[in-house]
Amino acid sequence: MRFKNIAMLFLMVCLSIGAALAGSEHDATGTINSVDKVSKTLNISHDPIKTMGMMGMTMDFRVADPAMLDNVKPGQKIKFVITADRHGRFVVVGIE
Ligand SMILES: [Cu+2]
Repeated sequence: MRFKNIAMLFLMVCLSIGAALAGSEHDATGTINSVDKVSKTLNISHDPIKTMGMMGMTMDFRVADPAMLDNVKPGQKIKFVITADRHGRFVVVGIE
């Protein structure tokens, strides 16, 4: 019984962390390396994102809306906004 309560508490803490992450948006800058319309991702070499504690790196980002991929091309420098979905995965929600 006691173990069950602890497990439930742990689950609730995890859920609240995920919710906190999912709610926050972060401004970032970087250069697009490639655009993948099939997997709906952008490969971006991004500058450090201090608000997320993320150093500069090259990585894939999913985009919230596939239409966002129509106006970008490799080599383009962008300002973009990322958030995390409810699974804690990063998603680009805006591109300038
Ligand atoms: Cu990164």
